[in-house]
Amino acid sequence: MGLIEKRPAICGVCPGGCAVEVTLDEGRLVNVQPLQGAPFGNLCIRGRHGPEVVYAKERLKTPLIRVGERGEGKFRPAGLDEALDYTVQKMQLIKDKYGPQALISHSGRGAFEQSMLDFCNIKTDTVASKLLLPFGSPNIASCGSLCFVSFGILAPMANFGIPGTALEPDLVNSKLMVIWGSNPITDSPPFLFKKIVNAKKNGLKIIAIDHMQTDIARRADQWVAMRSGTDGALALGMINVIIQEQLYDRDFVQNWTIGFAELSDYVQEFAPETVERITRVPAQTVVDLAREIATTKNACLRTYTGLEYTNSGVQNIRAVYILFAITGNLDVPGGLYINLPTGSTVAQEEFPQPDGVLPIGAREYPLFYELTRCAHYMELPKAVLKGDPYPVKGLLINGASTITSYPQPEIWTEVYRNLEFMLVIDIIMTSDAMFADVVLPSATYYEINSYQRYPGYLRLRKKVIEPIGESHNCTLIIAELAKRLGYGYLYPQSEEEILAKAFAGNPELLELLKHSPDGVKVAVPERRYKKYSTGQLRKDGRPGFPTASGKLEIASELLAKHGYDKLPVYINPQEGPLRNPELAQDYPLVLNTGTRIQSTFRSQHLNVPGLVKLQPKPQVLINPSDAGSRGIEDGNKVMVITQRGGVAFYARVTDEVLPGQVEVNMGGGNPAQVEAWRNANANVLTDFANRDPISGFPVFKALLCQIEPAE
Ligand SMILES: Nc1nc2c(c(=O)[nH]1)N[C@H]1C(S)=C(S)[C@@H](COP(=O)(O)OP(=O)(O)OC[C@H]3O[C@@H](n4cnc5c(=O)[nH]c(N)nc54)[C@H](O)[C@@H]3O)O[C@H]1N2
Ligand SMILES: Nc1nc2c(c(=O)[nH]1)N[C@H]1C(S)=C(S)[C@@H](COP(=O)(O)OP(=O)(O)OC[C@H]3O[C@@H](n4cnc5c(=O)[nH]c(N)nc54)[C@H](O)[C@@H]3O)O[C@H]1N2
Ligand code: SF4
Ligand SMILES: [Mo]
Repeated sequence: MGLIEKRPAICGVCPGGCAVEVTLDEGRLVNVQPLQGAPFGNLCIRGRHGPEVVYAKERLKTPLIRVGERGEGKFRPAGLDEALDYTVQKMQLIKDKYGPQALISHSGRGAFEQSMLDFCNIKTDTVASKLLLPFGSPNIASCGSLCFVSFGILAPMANFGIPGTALEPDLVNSKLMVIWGSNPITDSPPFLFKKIVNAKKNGLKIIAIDHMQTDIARRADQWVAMRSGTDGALALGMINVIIQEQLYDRDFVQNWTIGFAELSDYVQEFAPETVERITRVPAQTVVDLAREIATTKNACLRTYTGLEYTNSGVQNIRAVYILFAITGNLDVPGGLYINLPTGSTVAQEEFPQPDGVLPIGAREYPLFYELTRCAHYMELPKAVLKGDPYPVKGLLINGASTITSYPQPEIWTEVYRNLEFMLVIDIIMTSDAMFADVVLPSATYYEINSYQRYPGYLRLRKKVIEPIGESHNCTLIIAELAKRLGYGYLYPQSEEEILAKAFAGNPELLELLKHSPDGVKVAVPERRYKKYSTGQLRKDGRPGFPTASGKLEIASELLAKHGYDKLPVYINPQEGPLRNPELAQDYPLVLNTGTRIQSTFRSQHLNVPGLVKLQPKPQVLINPSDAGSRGIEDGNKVMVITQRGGVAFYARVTDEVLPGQVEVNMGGGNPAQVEAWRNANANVLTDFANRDPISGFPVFKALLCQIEPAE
């Protein structure tokens, strides 16, 4: 042991930003512990393995320029300046030849660091980078093309005119929490999980509605197991019971909603027995659950990705929100509290918006475009391979692993082979990067100076170790590109400038933070309930919701305007046993993919020995009855097969999934991963064409498959 130093820091493994204490041994990060006493001193399994993550031998260490064929993975090392100059030269060539719209960017879950969010991304709750806007291209895309936007933007905006991030469970005052298609222990950071555990000790009842028995379902008082993708039917069935039994909040419905009468007619299709047939939730449970949500004063809700990936995903999420609203659980103590953003502390530069040309996907997903101002990445293949609506020739990827996260990797490799230029910025080699012309190594969050905002709290992120190799603060890589493109003034150009700009409105706070390694509390507005009745939700100060009608739109004008159903109409999954019984003869198991596991962060960490050890192989969870009838035992290698293809997984035989349903891990398929995972890209099984027509999100969680023992 050399010179040991312990100090408070911010975890650098994921953007969660948990407060930690790091131990350095002669400047080398050797240990990470939760920071005792800090309000956000959580630490997940991944955080504990911080040293292994940052020092992984697979880290990209120098900029690379392609020398072999696309996809072959042959590169030569280059200097950062050379790689950036080359990138900008290629971008200009494409612009001259095809116009600026022929360039597209995509940022993913590796682009969520606070300064990246504040300075590089557009302000619509998505992480799309603004870099190409001044260049003249409207084609800025992000993982919002398949994550968050359904639950966080489309559904809540259509209902309430309010983003999903502003709807939070008022846990401390709540009697009942329904956790519907979410598992709070996998949140980054897991703040809510900590609060739930505490509230439960104080008597909070928890009901988990989930296709599988996850951590939260095991801790819950009740696990409502259901068929994947059918949540809309369950919500509408409960609304039916509530209306028939007159358990809804009359005053709220009369004064603050439109479309209730139409909804009352529509939900009659969802009698409890019908709902049982669709969802597999027993009719009596549907009735009991409805009564409980309607009569508990008050009940709150947490939902997320579990509901996003089916054919009526957006409408299903709307139905769930409406269920809570009409039962008097919206913006009341203990209910679903409306916590409108009070505005970021960072004044963003005005970025010029290109006019005259719409981004790809604006035509196919007009509501998505209206509310995000982004390109829809699911439409990229059409643009690259068919020139529809116009050719796209160049791609900039930052912090995303699209070949493992989007459906049908063979489509994406074909797309990337047909590009004229591709840049990837990442911390390790991904399948995407194998196709790139230029690969730039990003530093991890342990290697940069920045800051982190929490609800009611702020901390500075002080660099813990120097950047590995020639890796670089990712925000500054983007700033360098902007500089070479002639608009560097729109970005901070150093870490000092990042902090100065971030706290330009309050330099005293920055000084205070510099001397407060444990962070600083910031004032949070006092809780005010029923704000729709006091005019606090609308800009014009009038009572009501910030929708076109001023009401909670059960019948949504916004959806109608774009040709979608006004009501939260449920449709059975297109590839499901009820809609497609013939297909179900050959592929009898309902396939769900991607429920989060704690040891991985989607495609990440599958190269990190300490984390891989926790689950060395990619699994398919299968019920004992389905395993038994196929001669499959726990731990066996099996083939999971859909109409699109087959992938080898390892069976975990468990009654955590219902008979007839299986769950497959996502994230496998990248070259730096250990072999079993590298060969198991779950998205070989999913379907590029099968989507929610409103969000354009792929149906990741309601498909059909067969499982056979592998040779
Ligand atoms: N450790 C870890 N944490 C992560 C991530 C990670 O990869 N690893 N990813 C991050 C990302 S990108 C996101 S978007 C968030 C997601 O955050 P969450 O949405 O909380 O993700 P999950 O933990 O998968 O929880 C979703 C739950 O929905 C359930 N579910 C799946 N299909 C259905 C269905 O049809 N109906 C119902 N009712 N339930 C269903 C799943 O079984 C699961 O329990 O997590 C983030 N946190
Ligand atoms: N079948 C199926 N598919 C899914 C899902 C599912 O549940 N099922 N979930 C979907 C969801 S919710 C999401 S969000 C997407 C996730 O899709 P992605 O955004 O592709 O997520 P990751 O696989 O985590 O890829 C993030 C990349 O960022 C890199 N990275 C990490 N830190 C940094 C950094 O500081 N800078 C830079 N430049 N790079 C960094 C990582 O090495 C990694 O390669 O996948 C989706 N795909
Ligand atoms: S949630 Fe993210 S930031 Fe928090 S300890 Fe885990 S890896 Fe670190
Ligand atoms: Mo996500």
